[in-house]
Amino acid sequence: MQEYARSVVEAVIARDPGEPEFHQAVGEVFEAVTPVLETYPEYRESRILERLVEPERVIMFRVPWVDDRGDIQVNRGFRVQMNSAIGPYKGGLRFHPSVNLSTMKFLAFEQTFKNALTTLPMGGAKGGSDFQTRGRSDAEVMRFCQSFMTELYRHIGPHTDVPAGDIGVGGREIGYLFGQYKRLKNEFTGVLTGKGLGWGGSLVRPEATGYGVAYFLTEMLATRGDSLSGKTIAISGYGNVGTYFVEKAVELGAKVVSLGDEFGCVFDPDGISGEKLAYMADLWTVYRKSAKEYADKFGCEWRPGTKPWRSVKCDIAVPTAMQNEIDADDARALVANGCRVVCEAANMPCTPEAVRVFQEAGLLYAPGKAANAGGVATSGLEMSQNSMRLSWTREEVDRRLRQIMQSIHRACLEAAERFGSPGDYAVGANIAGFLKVADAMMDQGVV
Ligand code: 2IT
Repeated sequence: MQEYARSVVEAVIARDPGEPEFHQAVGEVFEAVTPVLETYPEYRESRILERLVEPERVIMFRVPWVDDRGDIQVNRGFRVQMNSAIGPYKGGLRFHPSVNLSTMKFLAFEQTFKNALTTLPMGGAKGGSDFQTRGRSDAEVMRFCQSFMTELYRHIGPHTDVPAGDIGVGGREIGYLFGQYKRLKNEFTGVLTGKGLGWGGSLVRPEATGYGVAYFLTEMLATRGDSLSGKTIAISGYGNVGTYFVEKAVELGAKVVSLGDEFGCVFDPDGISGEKLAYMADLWTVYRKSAKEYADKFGCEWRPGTKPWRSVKCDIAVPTAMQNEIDADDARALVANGCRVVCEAANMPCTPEAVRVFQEAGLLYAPGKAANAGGVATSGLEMSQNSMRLSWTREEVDRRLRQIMQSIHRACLEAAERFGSPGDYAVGANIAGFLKVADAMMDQGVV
């Protein structure tokens, strides 16, 4: 890493020692932009790196609520408003026990560069809570969401900050959050994305992250004269991203042979499709059950306490769950089992050591901030439709999503080529995102 970048990373670690995920995300981006910093000393003179790692605003708050037994529960709420150089803050809300300041800051940092890649005017943010939706009734989730929004509403708005869903926050939670915002503000505005179709949501937003990954993967394979047709794919999570990725990958001729959760993984050698895919889509959103139910229902093998990466033979790995779900040993197992392509559908699912294993083995590897940007891009399209007070057709939104994924793919390859790492999507994504944000910051002065 270049000396200036290294000194900023060291300062971040010294100042906030308890934030390993944030250090990891900052280290990866700053390593990648090293050639830019060497070519253009003005970024150093303007202290761009020091400013990028300091969130514009961090909001942390108490979220008290009453559970179904009448007991009082207290969770912690967050919104990290990282960077608004190119547009209002934008990024999801995550409800999961692993949520803390470090995970929020890493996700908001990644979101800043991802959003820049989408070609749409959106700054970077992330928020959420250490609340666990698993095992909670609808009424408990509603009371939690109402309490969460009762603090958050004063910090967001359609021109200020527009949250959306992420892990643990889907259509149900967005509904409760939107209802409470509207009640408190007495305003019906596009303050959240991922809304229901009858009240301001966009067609294709639920499918967008997963479809976008499949479109990005199609572009990656095309650079090798190849396609998704006939490929065997391993995925991990079975949430929104995993489900719609499978739907599009199957449509494009691939076979997806695994899914999983924190309890283990399912191996389905015949591939998930048809009735099985429909069940997978409902597994969490309707039944709120573990992936094991899929194995039980369809007579597939359930491998408790393991991740698919260790034992499933595949051409392509698409991590769809959580940060750092693929470590160096998982990566070596994937390579040994014949995997040739890794496309991140989750945010930062591969550790830096895992990425090194893939790159040394000559795999095609794409980082989440490029490959999974279709979700937030379609959120951007939802914002546009809300502002115009009209709705585009499914074909129109899907066409724009596909174009955006193609343009992100092109931008990654162009930036990688321009700065001496042809074919390196990680370097390309980070540089292309960085240049857009950094140049906007330079234009706007010391703010
Ligand atoms: O990680 C992500 O890009 C998201 N959770 C979607 C964010 C958004 O604002 O749609």
